[in-house]
Amino acid sequence: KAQVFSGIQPTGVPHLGNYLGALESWVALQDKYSTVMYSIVDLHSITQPQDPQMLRENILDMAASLLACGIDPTRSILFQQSQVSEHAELSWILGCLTSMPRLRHLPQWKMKSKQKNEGSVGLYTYPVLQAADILLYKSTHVPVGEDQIQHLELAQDLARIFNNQYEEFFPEPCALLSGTRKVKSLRDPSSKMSKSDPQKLATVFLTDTPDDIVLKIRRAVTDLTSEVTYEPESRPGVSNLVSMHAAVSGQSVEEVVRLAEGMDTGQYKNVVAEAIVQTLQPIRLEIQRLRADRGHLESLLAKGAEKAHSLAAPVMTEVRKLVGFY
Ligand code: AQP
Repeated sequence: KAQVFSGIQPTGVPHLGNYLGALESWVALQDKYSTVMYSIVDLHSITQPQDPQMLRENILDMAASLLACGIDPTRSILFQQSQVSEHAELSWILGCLTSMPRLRHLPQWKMKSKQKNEGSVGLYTYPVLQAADILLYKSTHVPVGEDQIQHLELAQDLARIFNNQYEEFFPEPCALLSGTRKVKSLRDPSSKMSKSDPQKLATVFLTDTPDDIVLKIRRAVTDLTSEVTYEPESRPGVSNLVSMHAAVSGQSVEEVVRLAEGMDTGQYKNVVAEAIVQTLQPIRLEIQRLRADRGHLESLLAKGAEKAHSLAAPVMTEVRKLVGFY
């Protein structure tokens, strides 16, 4: 039976990269699959230091953002990861099947432990928890951005390892890649756009006003060539603008480049900013509306957790039996 699962960290308001790389396709999948689960993965978020009050706010803000993008709690199970304790339990069991070197080269660890010069055990085993999130519901399809492919491969490996060690139990989940490539930081097009980027102008958030968006796009790092072309290797800055523009306007990269013929990058930035504003404006207004009623968001998440738990509990009972816990 097809089962979709994906998650997002409550580390701040989602950005255009999260939206184009993941959330837009999450919404569309609700029409295609009967069981669709989206988790606000707060256990993952504490792999980096979080202020408790801020985390609480971010969880509810993330719920508001997902609803505003079009996640419909009558068609998806929207829930907070830590409210279903089986995620942590399965993660421990899968961690015992994972070798240390297998985790060392995965992108999250490489990127974030380098930034800090060290990293916690939680950050190191983050992809194991991610595998547990997916396998706990026997998920078959996982919509992810390009940056998460290697993490999904670990989930596939762990399904195989578990099945070999015990018995055929977990399906091997496959990736559902969104059409959009990785959205890059506006300040440093060699790295990805990120919620927790400390540079204020690097990230377009779903809650940015039209003025914020215009400012950020105008200041986006490009290069000394004024022509608009799509050459991600040699011209990552302007290519990032082209790729965002194509994604928000539903056009191909070639169409967008043709449209920009005769414009210099300065003029083109105004066009890109306008296209992004058009897409994000209704979402921003809806987030504002939903954020105002925290009680409603809390009760939605509680109902989602109940539904998720009812699916997770029987799977964990089987897993405990297979492992030999009586
Ligand atoms: N820049 C991006 N381009 C395309 N897709 C992206 N995703 C994240 N950044 C980009 C996709 O968004 C989904 C949710 O990601 P996440 O919040 O769980 O974790 P992340 O990848 O670590 O996202 P951030 O924004 O970079 O958060 P922080 O700064 O907290 O680490 C995933 O499907 C991801 O592929």
